[in-house]
Amino acid sequence: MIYKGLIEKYRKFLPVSDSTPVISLNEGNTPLIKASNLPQQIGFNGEIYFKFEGMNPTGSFKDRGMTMAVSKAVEAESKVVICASTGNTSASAAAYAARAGIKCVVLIPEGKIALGKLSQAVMHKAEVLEINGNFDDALNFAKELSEKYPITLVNSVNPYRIEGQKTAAYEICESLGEAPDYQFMPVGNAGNITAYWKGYKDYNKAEPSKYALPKMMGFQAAGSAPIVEGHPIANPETIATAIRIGNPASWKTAEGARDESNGVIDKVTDEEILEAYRIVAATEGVFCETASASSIAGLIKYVKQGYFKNNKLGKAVCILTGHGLKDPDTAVSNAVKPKKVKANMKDIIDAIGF
Ligand code: AN7
Repeated sequence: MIYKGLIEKYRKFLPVSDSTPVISLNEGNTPLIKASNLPQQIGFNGEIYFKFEGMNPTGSFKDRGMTMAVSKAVEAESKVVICASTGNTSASAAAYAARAGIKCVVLIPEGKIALGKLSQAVMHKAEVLEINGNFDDALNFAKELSEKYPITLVNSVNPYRIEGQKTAAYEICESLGEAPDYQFMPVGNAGNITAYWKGYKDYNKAEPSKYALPKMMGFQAAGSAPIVEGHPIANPETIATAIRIGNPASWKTAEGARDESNGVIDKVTDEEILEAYRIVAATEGVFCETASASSIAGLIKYVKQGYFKNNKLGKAVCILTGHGLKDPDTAVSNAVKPKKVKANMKDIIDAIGF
């Protein structure tokens, strides 16, 4: 059967009917890539897999939620969608709204958006408003606007977003033929950890003998770690701008996922994030964005801490939520610069080091 996106594939698990107009870019069905070098390199004697969500149509996992949220908005005859965003949500909302032929308004924190994400929002003709505040401020405005005007909010407080995003857990279960033992993932506004946990619980409920429940291991950036610190962060900071969020909307459900699964929500420093970001690109050929690398940084941290001495080794899935090409500036400024070489064979050979 030709793949037509996650709504068609998982229709029976989703709140859609035959009359729901399906707005899709064939999102989902992303690769689950087994790590070949990383386990040995970091001293993890189990199996590591990457769920490469950067392979979605707009380059991030947000497309899973957006196909649902925009389809349901169109079903409800909404003509405008709005979101606050650290970048990826706006890129995705803009693309799906363009496809649906409806208007999209995005509120983004000024100067803190990776250029690739901004380029997507403007190319898809969203109304982009840069506000001189952070993501949390922007989300408050977007919520208020959606309450006062006929505008549909498509942030992850929209329950259809969570429904769409939970399908990534289904795909992991199907690819492995079982649930993983651990899922490592970034946590920002905390919608995605909420969604994955829901997805794993769905499959566990349907076939408990086949699909166990993984431990949910969520990681915030150290400068933006409200759930870890136990209070909102007024001025969140991190190089991983996608998760520069101080007051997550899905805080409680993220804690629920952590506690029900016997998992953790912890933090990783920007240095740990950058290190993981470089390692996975250099040793596995997988280029993810910095926020995504916090999943791998978390795994490395837990290996170093000796967590797996007391917990069984097994299958660990790291969710790589967005593509590295979203933010080439961060890549180029954190990697070795290209050598400048004169255009003659001798200099080129010398530079290669033959
Ligand atoms: C690459 O785009 O919040 O914990 O406004 O872009 O579900 O918020 C993005 C979040 C992880 C965190 N990785 O997911 C937005 C936005 C990437 C992201 C997250 C985001 P949540």
